[in-house]
Amino acid sequence: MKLALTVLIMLPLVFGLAPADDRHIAKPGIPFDGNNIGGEANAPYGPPTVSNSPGEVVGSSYYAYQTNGSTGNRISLDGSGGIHISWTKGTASGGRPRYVYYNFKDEITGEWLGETAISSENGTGFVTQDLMAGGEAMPVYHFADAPVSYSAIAIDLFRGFGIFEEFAIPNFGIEWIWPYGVRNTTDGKIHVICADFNSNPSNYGYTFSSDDGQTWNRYTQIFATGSGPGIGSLSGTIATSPVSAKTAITYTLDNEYGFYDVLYFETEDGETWNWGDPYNITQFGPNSDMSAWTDLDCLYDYNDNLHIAYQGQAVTGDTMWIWGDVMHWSEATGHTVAGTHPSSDTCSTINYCTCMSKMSLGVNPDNGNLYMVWADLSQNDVSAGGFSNGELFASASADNGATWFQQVNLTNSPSPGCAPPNCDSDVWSSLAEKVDGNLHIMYVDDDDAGAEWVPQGSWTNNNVLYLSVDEGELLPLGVDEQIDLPFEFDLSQNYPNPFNANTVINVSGDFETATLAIYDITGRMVNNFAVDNDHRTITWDGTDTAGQPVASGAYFYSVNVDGFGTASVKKMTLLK
Ligand SMILES: [Ca+2]
Ligand SMILES: [Ca+2]
Ligand SMILES: [Ca+2]
Ligand SMILES: [Ca+2]
Repeated sequence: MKLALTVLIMLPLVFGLAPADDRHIAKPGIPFDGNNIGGEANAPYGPPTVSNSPGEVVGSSYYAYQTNGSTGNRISLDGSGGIHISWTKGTASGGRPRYVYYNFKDEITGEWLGETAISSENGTGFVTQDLMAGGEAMPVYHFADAPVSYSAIAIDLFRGFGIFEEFAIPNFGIEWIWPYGVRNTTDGKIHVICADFNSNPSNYGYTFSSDDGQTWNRYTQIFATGSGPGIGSLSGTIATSPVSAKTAITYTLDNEYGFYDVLYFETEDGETWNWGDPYNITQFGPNSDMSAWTDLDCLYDYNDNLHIAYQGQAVTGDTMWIWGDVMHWSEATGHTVAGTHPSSDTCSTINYCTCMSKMSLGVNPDNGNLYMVWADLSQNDVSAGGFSNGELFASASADNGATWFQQVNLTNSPSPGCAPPNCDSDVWSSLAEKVDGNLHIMYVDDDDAGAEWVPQGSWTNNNVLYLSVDEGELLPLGVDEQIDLPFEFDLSQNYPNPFNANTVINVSGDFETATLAIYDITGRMVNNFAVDNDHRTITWDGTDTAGQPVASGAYFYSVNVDGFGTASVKKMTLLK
């Protein structure tokens, strides 16, 4: 099988170059184009003089690389509106010293605390975080140098102080690294998942604390990666519900066909896990046109429903490609496409990233809108060193993930042909779970594209950024002003969809008159129809108000109820 073969060929190369804690396995990167590994490690460069990457600079790091697989939560919005960010910070070129750092934005003054060390231990890194009951940051990270690796948690003294007390999570004989931690707000329990550093196949473990991180249960081994080193060990993510004790652990695992499935465990009560029996949501088989890979995110919305984001790498035959879709799954919607990277753009990947990686999910509790943010790599934006410069993308769903609006480039900072330190490679995106009218995002503007320690490119002192994005920028006209009607109302999904000649839309509800409007993806209205008691079923024939046929593609339709406002928006596709 081509996939397995390529993995085997690449293993010695990648392992030979990797520092101990950053042990790596091959990326899919098939076909291998010679650009995927390479780039000389040059002399380090200082801070850039010009950057077009948007946002507020919250810190810096020579160690741009924030994670091998799933990005995890490195930014949180607390109940008062404060922003907490943590990241892995290399304070010099060469990979060490390396620490975990923190910064906080006060919602009243708008001022940042200033970057501050979470741990004084040289060799810490790969941080994820959540918040304690009072909004105190709760970073979880690992120490990965001799004599023994372990995972640790730190808890801030007060909200936004940056004065942390650290607790090592006991190893019980296994060196657990790459921790992802969450705290449940209903029972206060802290849940942590980690990978086993030393065994192959790699085991994956779960532990929890019921006393704010002071004492920990013995790790439970929840899965082992299959034959060969474990992609699954890089993929594990965890989410806990904002409204119940429900908690889920998601991961990918290779299957008998050589591709990767998305699996999850879930506890309803925060205690009872059925470790032997994960849900497999993909079950990719020999005829599948898609495979998962290293990156996932999971999230509970405020109706207590689990959402999972995964990379849907394109598959033809037994070959997995580095492009494809970013996918969303929930039990109610099944699998939906949140964003796409076309097969015509092969990209020059950086370590473990495919053309679209580091997906994060967020939800707005007030309007229920769901968001996904990810990093995209393109062959049209490649550094002088031969690696694609990243751009952050996002898409939005106003119907719990059933349909997604047009993906939007959030950073718009191409730097093709850049030499260090003039690249604006925007990667390592993480989105705060809670969206409050704005998406709160942290990322790194890598001044020389590539994971420098592999080595890819050179060591540069890179900015860590905070980016706030108005959710209206991701929604077609009117969606951000969507209102809840004080009566029954329903806008149907058009049928058929996609459609060619005609499609039918039903509008029901206790209203007198309304307007159904159809918009193209730029937000331009192309047609509209009156909806009243005699006209509740609208047939659209794919023409504009002048009767001219419109182009193939995605369209949105919304209903504006007279006297109330825009009540619902849905998406449809016209194929000619
Ligand atoms: Ca997340
Ligand atoms: Ca960029
Ligand atoms: Ca830059
Ligand atoms: Ca770099």
